[in-house]
Amino acid sequence: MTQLPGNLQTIESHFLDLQSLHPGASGDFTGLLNDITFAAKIISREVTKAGLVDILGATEEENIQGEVVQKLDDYANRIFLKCLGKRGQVCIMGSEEMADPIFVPANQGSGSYIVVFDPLDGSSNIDANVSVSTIFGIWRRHSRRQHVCTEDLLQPGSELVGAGYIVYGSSTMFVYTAGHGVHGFTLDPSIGEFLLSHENIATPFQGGLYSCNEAYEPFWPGPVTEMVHELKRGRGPYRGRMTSRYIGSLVADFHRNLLYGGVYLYPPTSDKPEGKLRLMCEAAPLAMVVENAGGYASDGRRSIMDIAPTDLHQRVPLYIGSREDVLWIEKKLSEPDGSL
Ligand code: P6P
Repeated sequence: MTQLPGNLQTIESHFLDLQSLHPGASGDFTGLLNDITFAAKIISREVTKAGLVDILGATEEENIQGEVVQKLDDYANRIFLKCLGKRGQVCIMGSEEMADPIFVPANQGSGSYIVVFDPLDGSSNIDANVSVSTIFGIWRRHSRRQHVCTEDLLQPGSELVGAGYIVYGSSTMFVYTAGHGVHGFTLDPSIGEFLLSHENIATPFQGGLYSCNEAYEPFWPGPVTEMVHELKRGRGPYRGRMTSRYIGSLVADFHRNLLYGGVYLYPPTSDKPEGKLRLMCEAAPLAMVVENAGGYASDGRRSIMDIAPTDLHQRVPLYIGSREDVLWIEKKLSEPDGSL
């Protein structure tokens, strides 16, 4: 007798359950989440077979960040643009790979949603088969002006209505929140479905893992160096022995710490005083996820969710993960001699 699988809930079914919590919903948000899911399946297929076809390596172009665009980066970006723009739910798309956002003309749909995404984060690791990921954040349009503009786009994380990521690792996982818990789905490639595998993810309030690139220590502000030294000596909230884990792929590090407990740190440095990570397409969406799982995200002084962006590609320092650990970091960096 063939064993019935434990859980049979697909991600599409979960989206419909979510929609049922909002009587009178138009179905546009559900449709948008399904479009993101479809794009994720296509990207997963290409990432999984990247070693088998000539899609590895870099293109000749550079992106807005001045980074050489990996072929898969470019491919993932084009897939997202193609999948998200086709049914009129979206009025603005912003991508880490594109200098300017795409404003969907009013005659192509009166979309209510704004989607900002990093189509393939961690792509410098692609050729070494290290996990890479897609990160997305969804905001609602507030203005009713005929044509959308930058003012509609630049909203803080506190205004997010949905956020999540797809991590293309040993398996492909889709993790998202829409304010009703954080839920993880694992792709079964044999049936092409994301199945519910991690319902109501709750991150430990403190953890023994810390993730940062310690090669930059000579370039950190003094208070950051002192805080990391205290963390390593076990003087943070976690009472056990700390362990360093750093993959160099944001979501791979974030996802592990979300499940096991711990913090990811990307402090400012003398050459990157605003840090490296982008507020709208990386920090804010992950901040919504971690807060809905009981964690916290800070720029060292305040919640990431409270930062009002002034530019689509604005960078921020990022301390994210277990709530007590990140609050302790924020307190250490905000002490009088903690001026950065
Ligand atoms: P560094 C990848 O380029 C990325 O944006 C994140 O995925 C990752 O956590 C970070 O940068 C790694 O940066 O400076 O340690 O190589």
